[in-house]
Amino acid sequence: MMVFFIEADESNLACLQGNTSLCDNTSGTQGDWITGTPYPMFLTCAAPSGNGNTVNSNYNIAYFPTVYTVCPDRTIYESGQLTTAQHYTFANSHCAPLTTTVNDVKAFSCTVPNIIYCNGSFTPSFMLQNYGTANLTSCNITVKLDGNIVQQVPWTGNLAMYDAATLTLNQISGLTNGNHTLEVITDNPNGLTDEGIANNSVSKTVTVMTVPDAIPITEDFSGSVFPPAQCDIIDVSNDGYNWVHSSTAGHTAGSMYIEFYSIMSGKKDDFEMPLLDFTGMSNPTLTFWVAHRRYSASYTDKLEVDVSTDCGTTWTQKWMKSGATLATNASYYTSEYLNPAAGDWRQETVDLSAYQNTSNIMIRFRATSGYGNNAFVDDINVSNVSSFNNTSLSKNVSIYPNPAQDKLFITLPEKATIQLVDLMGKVIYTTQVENNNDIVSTSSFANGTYFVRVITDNETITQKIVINH
Ligand SMILES: [Ca+2]
Ligand SMILES: [Ca+2]
Ligand SMILES: [Ca+2]
Repeated sequence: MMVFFIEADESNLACLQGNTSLCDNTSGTQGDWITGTPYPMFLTCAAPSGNGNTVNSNYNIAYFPTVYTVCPDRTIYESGQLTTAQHYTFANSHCAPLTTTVNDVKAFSCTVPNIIYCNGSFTPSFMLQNYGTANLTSCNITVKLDGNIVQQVPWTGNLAMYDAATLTLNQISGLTNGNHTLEVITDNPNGLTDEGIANNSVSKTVTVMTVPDAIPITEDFSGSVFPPAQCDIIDVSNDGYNWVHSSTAGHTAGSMYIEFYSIMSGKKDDFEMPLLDFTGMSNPTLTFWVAHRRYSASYTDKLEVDVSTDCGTTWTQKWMKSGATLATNASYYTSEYLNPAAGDWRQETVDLSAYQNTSNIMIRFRATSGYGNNAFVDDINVSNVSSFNNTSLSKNVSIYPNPAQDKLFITLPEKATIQLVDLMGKVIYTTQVENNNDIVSTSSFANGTYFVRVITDNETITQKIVINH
């Protein structure tokens, strides 16, 4: 058994040295771990005193000391704060016995995007491992898509026992819309029969979205699956943290949130919406609800909404708030913000009319941590919100008063269908108007913002109104 220490403080070595006056978390130092220790030590604070500040992020360390067990075959477990005897038992029960096979190649892992947008092409990366005692100098790699062989690639190299190699496979293209199964299979180590065939295959489900969704779409995070279907979350800074689901907290039950409370400053995480089609839409608009409280004035978290028209290659920022502007409750909150109060929620509107009549639109929410406190997002809606335009119908329609209390008066030049639509795009009231005017009772609708949609044989117009009893 080998023991080694990793300083994950990322600022200086004082915590590892037990220096309470310099340790940035004076209550968090576990004493002097350096003096007299015979164990190797990896100092991960920034150069020159350390060799880079990545371990804390890479290993998603949330408490100190975090203890890991690294098995000989490279499998890693977070084993927790156990005694020496408990660690011995843990290692024996979790780590596989040393391999005894001689010629044995293992399919270790395969990495693909969760969702492949637009063109149905992707390039998987694959890690193979020598699981035999003899050096591995060659093997075969077979790639199957939905059970059909699409690639057969010979590999050569030189790996000692348990060493691994990562390789980029050839691009796979032409995938149709929907789910596919990718399987990568290894065999024929050193030109011989593989003595351990149980480890020869790894498979992944690949979701391809080449057909964009029509709008309106809504996401209220009420489902148990996260990210929701056709959505993706991307750990941009690769720190182990990402957008997470709350099944209870929300503007409506269920939301997503980003743990700025725990995420190191500067780390970014994306939530990507489904591929969307704005064809025929003159005024596409994104609305969503946000809740955020700051830890203090010293920590500035940021949320932005970006749009891509080239399938995620380039992005344009369309909305951004940070710090006090992002906060939806002005008072600070010095424990982790996990359950926003009803009054903490604020609706935001993002004008996407620059993308009218355009297909293959991607929208992402990008969170950039300032190590402050959590931010929640809920009830995302993308719909075509035609405001009053200069048509003959719009010139001759009156919808009043605005705000409305208990009644809404509508006069128009011809017969029409009138709909009352909530901000989620849901039609909550419909009536046919045969004469030239109508009175809609609004007393049963909750206070808030709505759209009145007037539909005639030739035109549809929409006007935003507020109901305030
Ligand atoms: Ca094998
Ligand atoms: Ca992250
Ligand atoms: Ca919700």
